[in-house]
Amino acid sequence: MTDFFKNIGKIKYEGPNSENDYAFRHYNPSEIVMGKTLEEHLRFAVAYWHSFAWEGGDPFGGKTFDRPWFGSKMDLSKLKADAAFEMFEILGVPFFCFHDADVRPEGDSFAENSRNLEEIVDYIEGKMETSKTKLLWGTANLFSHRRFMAGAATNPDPDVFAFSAATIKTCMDATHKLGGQNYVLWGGREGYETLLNTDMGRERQQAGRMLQMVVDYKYKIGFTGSILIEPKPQEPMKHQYDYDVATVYGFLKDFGLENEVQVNIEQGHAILAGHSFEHELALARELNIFGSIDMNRNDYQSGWDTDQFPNNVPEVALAYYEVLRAGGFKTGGTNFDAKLRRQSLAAEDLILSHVGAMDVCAAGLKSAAKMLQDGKLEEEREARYAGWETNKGRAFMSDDLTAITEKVLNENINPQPRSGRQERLENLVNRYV
Ligand code: XUL
Ligand code: CO
Repeated sequence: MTDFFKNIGKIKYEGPNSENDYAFRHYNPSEIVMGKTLEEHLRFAVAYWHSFAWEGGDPFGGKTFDRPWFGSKMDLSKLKADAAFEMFEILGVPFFCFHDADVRPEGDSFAENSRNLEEIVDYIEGKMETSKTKLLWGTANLFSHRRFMAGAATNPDPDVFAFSAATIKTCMDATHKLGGQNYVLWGGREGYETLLNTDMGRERQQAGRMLQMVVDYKYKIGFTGSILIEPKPQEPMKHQYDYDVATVYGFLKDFGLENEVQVNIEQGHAILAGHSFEHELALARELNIFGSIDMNRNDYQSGWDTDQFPNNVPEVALAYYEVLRAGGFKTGGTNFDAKLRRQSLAAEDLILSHVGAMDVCAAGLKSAAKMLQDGKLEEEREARYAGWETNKGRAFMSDDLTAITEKVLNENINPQPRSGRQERLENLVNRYV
């Protein structure tokens, strides 16, 4: 036991009228909604990096947090794991996510990194034997160390490609060993700063080859989880190759991997790409590549990735509406890829940020379920496209231009515009949130 979270007990559901800061108002894990418990629907995960590895720095100043586990020694990494599992227990979260660099001390070589990772993974495996918290996903940090400054898979130096491939292998092994349900690839520095020094075609081939190797290795080791790419349009690079869901889909199609890889969609990344979160979720569903979500918002004025905990129920409800329309999560879940503000120094801030976020998501999911079950929105959508369900409408999809032209002439087809009823639908949504 560490004494970091001392005096903070397990968070329980007390209902919407509770005045207790340390209680859930909306997240009752065992409440049944559309045939599943809220715990099964939401599949919450804590992000190890923001909660336990991030030091509170920004471009103008360094560390603000003072955690007893900061430092690059193995015993400190173990202390960090102890604190992390204490927080998982306090929150009752079913999952966590990690990068290799979050959990192990940084070594001077690939061999040392691998040894460190193996040692801490054994330690975490031991903790998981008595914990209810499972691994949602693992991933490799191929963006923080300076060797990755010009990319990992897409680096101009083949040695960096090799170092990255070897690192991914160790992280896939670690994820597999810990029973992870997904393996995530966020292309941290897979992109470019300037086209003047970039061979985009070559870098794209390198990225495709790396992804193929990841998929091959998944089968080789018998990993039954999903491989997920996390799209992001920019930051840290000026341009990132995995810009958004549509771009990732084009890339997957190009390399024949569209049935092997899905997407982990982050709200803040969707906004950076000029989309809404629900747009990205709906598109992934339609393309059959929906996997998982990172539920963290950006500041709407700053224009960069501020990774804040969700706190807006209507926004979250529209996202979960699309998740429910996709049939809900399978291997995926709701990962809070969110960090505290750098003045939120106290242990209680780490707990209360998650309590609030879990409550907002639970309230959003319940509103979304109600919208879907009441069926009014879907009735409107169906009515809008009803013409396509008639024999006349269906035939247009197989006619050619000549046949259609004849019909337009012979049947005197003269379409009359109808209202899209947007305001009515927006009013309807506001009744649920
Ligand atoms: C960065 C980001 C990452 C990924 C995992 O913007 O979202 O934390 O989720 O590498
Ligand atoms: Co993320």
